[in-house]
Amino acid sequence: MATTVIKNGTIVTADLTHKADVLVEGGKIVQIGEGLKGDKVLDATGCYVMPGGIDPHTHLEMPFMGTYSTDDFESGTRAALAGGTTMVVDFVLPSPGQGLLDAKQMWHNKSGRANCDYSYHMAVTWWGEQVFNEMKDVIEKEGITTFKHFMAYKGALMVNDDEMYASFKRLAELGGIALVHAENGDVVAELQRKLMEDGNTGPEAHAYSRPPQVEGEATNRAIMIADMAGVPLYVVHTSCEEAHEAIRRARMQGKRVWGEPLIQHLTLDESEYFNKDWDHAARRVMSPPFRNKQHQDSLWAGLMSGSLSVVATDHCAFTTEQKRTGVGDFTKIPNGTGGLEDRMPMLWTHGVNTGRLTPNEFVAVTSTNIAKILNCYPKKGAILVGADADIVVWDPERTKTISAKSQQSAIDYNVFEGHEVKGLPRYTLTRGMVAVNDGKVETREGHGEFVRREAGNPVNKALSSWKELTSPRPVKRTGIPASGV
Ligand code: DUC
Ligand code: ZN
Ligand code: ZN
Ligand code: ZN
Repeated sequence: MATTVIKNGTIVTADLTHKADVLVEGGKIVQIGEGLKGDKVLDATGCYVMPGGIDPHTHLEMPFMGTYSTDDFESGTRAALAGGTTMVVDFVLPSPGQGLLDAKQMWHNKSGRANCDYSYHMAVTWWGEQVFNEMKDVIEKEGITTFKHFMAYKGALMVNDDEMYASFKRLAELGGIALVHAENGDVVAELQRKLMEDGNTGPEAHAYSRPPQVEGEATNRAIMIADMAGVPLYVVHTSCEEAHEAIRRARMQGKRVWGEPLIQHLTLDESEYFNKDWDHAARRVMSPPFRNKQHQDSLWAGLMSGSLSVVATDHCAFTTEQKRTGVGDFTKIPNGTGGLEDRMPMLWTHGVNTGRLTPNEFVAVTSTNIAKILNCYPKKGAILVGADADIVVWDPERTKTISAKSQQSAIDYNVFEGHEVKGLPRYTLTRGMVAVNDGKVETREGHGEFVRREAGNPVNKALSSWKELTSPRPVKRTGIPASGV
């Protein structure tokens, strides 16, 4: 079988930096060492050789708010590879009443076009006996072990606390992980109604309708419910100090809780919604919305200290035309922004080049931590013999100005337009196949494979607080009075 060798680079993993060559054969890393030879040579002089990025949060071709997100598994994974990301985890979204297995099949019909490997999370958008029963097969037969619950989008995707508690308990029993979109959907709906009634119809009202308090409240609530159910909890798109504080506290108490800031929240702020141009503001409408500088500082501090674990995109891209559905009513602007191609260069530029993160920490939050939490390490997220050859050869000197004109995404704008980045892939390899070649994108549609994952341990049950919760001791009473009539 033909071999590829990556020569003269510096390997950077989550915990090591060392100079060595990497030999790839049959889609796997087969040797790491000095002076290696291969049929094809990729020169990594001046570059870091890192595990390809994993984006744990994407919505490709997702039916949402009366339309479909525009990037599909082809353009979305092409954008991913262009930016050094070699695996995405997309959300299977059953419509209310639809079975989980049925919805998974629908996603499988779309994902065959993927250019890089992918996995799924399952969303629990309604609750009933069928969902309860199918969860076991989804985990054990389908290899999908992570289940998302929307605490917002009332009347559409939102689940109530009783449903969430039931689902969390089932996941604890099956060894799965609960995910939450944490915003108080009842309060958001009321704020939206009031804003519209008062004539606040523009995109800035979107931010007013989803203040940090609704996210902080829901994050706290989800953590407490997860604690009562004994399930590990992963909080998606953590955007503010209130939510971060709850996650930080839970982690300090030994609870297995993770927070996932997005590159958008780390680098863009709420002033975008006050831009005079309606399209500019609407293109940046996503939930949770962008926040102010204090919240951004909190998220960076979380990544630096380890209280926040990973960086994602929530890539859910809509065209300007799709966004315009919400002219005159901000609640109808499809929620979502892109970021797949820009997550790694933007995080490197604003994280590593500023001294906030070391290159090793960069690898941890963009790849290795994700693979470990989602239980696909070291197949993914590692430069180790036997691991998949999902590798990015990262040139820290390469620069570009981000622009929609040169992006892979199928939409007509980019929320990072005009940002200068320094640090870009020279090569990206997806299971050994060179998909970015000296900066040039050469992807192959359908190359991507589904990554199965196994269930882990429901570790929150180890805490004494959980034992107290679940072992009530009835008082043995004497002299119980006769019941009244
Ligand atoms: N938030 C978004 O902005 N888009 C997709 C779903 C979500 O929760
Ligand atoms: Zn969400
Ligand atoms: Zn999302
Ligand atoms: Zn910038």
